[in-house]
Amino acid sequence: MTDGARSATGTGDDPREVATHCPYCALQCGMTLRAEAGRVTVAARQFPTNRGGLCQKGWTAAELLDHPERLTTPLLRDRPGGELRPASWAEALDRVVTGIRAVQTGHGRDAVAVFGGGGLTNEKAYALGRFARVALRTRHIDYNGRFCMSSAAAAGMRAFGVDRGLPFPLSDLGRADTLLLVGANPAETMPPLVRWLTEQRERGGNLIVVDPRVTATARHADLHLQPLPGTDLAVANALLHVALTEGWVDREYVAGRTTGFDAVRRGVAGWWPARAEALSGVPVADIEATARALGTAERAIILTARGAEQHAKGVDTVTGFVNLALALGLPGRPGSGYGCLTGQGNGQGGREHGQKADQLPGYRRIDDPVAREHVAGVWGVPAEELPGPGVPAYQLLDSLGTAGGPKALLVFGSNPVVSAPRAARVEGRLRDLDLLVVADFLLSETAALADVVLPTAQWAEEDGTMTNLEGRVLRRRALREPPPGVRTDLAVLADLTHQLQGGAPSYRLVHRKGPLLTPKQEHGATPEHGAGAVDAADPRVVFAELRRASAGGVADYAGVSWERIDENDGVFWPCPDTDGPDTPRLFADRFGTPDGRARFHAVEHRPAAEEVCAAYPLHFTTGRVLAQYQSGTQTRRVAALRRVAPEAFVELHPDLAGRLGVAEGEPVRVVSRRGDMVAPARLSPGIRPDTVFAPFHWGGAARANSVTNDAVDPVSGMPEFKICAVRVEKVTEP
Ligand SMILES: Nc1nc2c(c(=O)[nH]1)N[C@H]1C(S)=C(S)[C@@H](COP(=O)(O)OP(=O)(O)OC[C@H]3O[C@@H](n4cnc5c(=O)[nH]c(N)nc54)[C@H](O)[C@@H]3O)O[C@H]1N2
Ligand SMILES: Nc1nc2c(c(=O)[nH]1)N[C@H]1C(S)=C(S)[C@@H](COP(=O)(O)OP(=O)(O)OC[C@H]3O[C@@H](n4cnc5c(=O)[nH]c(N)nc54)[C@H](O)[C@@H]3O)O[C@H]1N2
Ligand code: SF4
Ligand SMILES: [Mo]
Repeated sequence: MTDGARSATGTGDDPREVATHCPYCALQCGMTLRAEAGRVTVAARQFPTNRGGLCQKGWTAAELLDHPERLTTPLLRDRPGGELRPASWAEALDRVVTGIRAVQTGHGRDAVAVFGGGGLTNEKAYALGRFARVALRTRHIDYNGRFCMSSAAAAGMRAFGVDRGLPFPLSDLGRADTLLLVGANPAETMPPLVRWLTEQRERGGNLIVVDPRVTATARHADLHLQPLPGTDLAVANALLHVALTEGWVDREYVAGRTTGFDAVRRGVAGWWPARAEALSGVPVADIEATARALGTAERAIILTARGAEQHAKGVDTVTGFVNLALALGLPGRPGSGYGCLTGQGNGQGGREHGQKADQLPGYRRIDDPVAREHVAGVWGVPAEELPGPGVPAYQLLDSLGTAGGPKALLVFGSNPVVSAPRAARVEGRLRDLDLLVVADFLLSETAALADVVLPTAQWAEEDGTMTNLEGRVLRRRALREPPPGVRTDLAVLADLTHQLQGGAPSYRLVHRKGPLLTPKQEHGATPEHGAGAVDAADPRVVFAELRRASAGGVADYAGVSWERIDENDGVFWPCPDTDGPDTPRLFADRFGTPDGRARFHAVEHRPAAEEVCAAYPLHFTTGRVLAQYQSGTQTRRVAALRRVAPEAFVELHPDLAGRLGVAEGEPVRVVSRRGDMVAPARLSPGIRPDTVFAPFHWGGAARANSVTNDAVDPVSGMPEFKICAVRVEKVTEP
């Protein structure tokens, strides 16, 4: 399939149409881009995940390609507090290289840090990790996926030995008899996915949603559990308690395919539904009905997303639901299982190829001597030269510019000034750096603080691969060249590597002319190069190396080629052999642990890091709205999306609003121990009266992350975005 792909990137003719995927979320909806009459248009494309659907963000994604605020020249700040001014690439890169050298000479290699993103292609994520370890030789690299996937990833690794968000294709959702969604609002965060929920319900399936708010998703549900934020683990343990007492536990599966159940059984013995009700507010009858729907279903699926995961106990909460799934014998059984809904476009691939502080490509551990030896061999460096593990994202950001912390930071694909917890503090840390370098195509709030801003290509201007929420590796295809003055992230990394290695590069930059891929490159496997030069800026070359680096790892891409992706609607990892099969469904016979058995872990509910008190009596939780994406750098600049979601808001119950004397649309201030935000009140009977909600897509006075808590999960490093204690005040001054 992938209709249009050949005509677009294969001929070397002026490309007019290309089959690619949306730049935003992990659903990676199929779309066709056309260049006509000087503008780029988007058409929905049939792909197995979106089946021809797109959300508003996808439909309008091309508007940013020729946006008046697009960056097309590097920007430099000559002195702290001065203005950013346009500069040449030579001057900008020289400033970066000189700055890195000065910092590393004065403070050591680890004084330079790198921050990546889950929106980067596999090729870029891989190249960024290699750049940090080989060119900078720093241990400090981490990425925004720490704010997103890390708790589910850690729980999946410890239970299954593999972390692939969905271990089965999305289409399995449509056939589940019972589907439990915990802290997920796909009707706003992945709208085309709702088609699978509709199909599931039309087949007579049962949809149960766990969310403190009546969301667009909860309105589709047969049963909606509305817990207090941060109490999902109590509910999970009570569900397993009921399954045990009712005899719904699959004893044969537990005995044959798992270890560690006894401790979990003892642990949940005390979790009577009434005890969970007292903590969460979810009625006993609803807990029992949920347990019954799961325990008696032929095919049942449990999914978690950020509502359950973004807590200082996120790993244990996910583990609670994994325990439940294992006890019911779901993982690996056809049409059943546990999964997590990955968020960012390449949230899955982004966590497999080495931008995480403790990882090397192929989901290898950086402290594993065998893994180090293998990857160092691919990179052509001695294994002992590879740095060790760094620290998780928030710890890294919070150490910037402090004594002993990094003095320089390079950011590729994140906007932490808006998206990091306790953002005012993070903003201060960024200001304390000797050198902040940001690669972006728009002037994000973080780029606005930088000493050097590097204008990079957008999704329609680069080739590469993305791995969607199903673990399906897809092709991103370029429609056109980047505009004059703009370079790809890969070209920037190759250039910096070249200059940092001062004449002895292991990777050489070949400046490319003409079409992005020659016909031979598109149809054959080997790219053309000048005498022995390796074009480190060519995504195809990078992908070939990624395949070798990942070979034998958990996330093995060795058998994935761009041609194979084109021919098959994507390729599911692991795929170790070019001639062998890929893996749409994991765990049919064994898990990824050494003995092939899944592991139970006994987990106990504990309170949120910050509890309510007289001064801060309300629970604050955060999340997303359909028409804005993440820190909003991109979607706040799209006119059609701005019309739908022009500004932040604070969602609160009418009873609470009444007590505060606040009417719909009036500004309110949400205050925590760390800071405050101001936004208009949105009254909704669908939210618990003890809880307020705000989306996090805006900066400035409406920044939700001025309020959030920076407590993190001890295992994953995931910040507690989904609960802290606040008070809400009516804003009286104008
Ligand atoms: N429109 C849009 N779509 C997106 C994104 C975006 O920014 N905008 N981002 C993408 C990314 S990176 C991600 S990670 C995904 C996130 O996708 P989701 O996880 O679906 O999104 P969120 O809105 O963060 O959180 C989901 C729900 O969790 C609920 N919640 C809050 N606290 C709790 C709690 O303690 N327990 C439970 N059970 N629920 C709770 C919130 O009310 C919210 O409705 O979306 C992706 N898709
Ligand atoms: N309060 C609260 N905070 C949250 C969350 C929450 O639910 N509540 N969710 C968290 C989650 S799940 C996530 S994923 C994070 C996301 O938050 P961020 O990490 O800030 O993610 P984005 O807003 O997508 O930032 C991407 C930036 O990189 C740029 N960019 C996009 N693609 C590329 C590329 O290919 N190359 C380069 N060089 N730049 C690119 C964009 O223009 C944008 O400025 O936010 C987290 N923060
Ligand atoms: S659901 Fe996600 S991938 Fe699909 S169009 Fe919307 S933002 Fe893009
Ligand atoms: Mo995310």
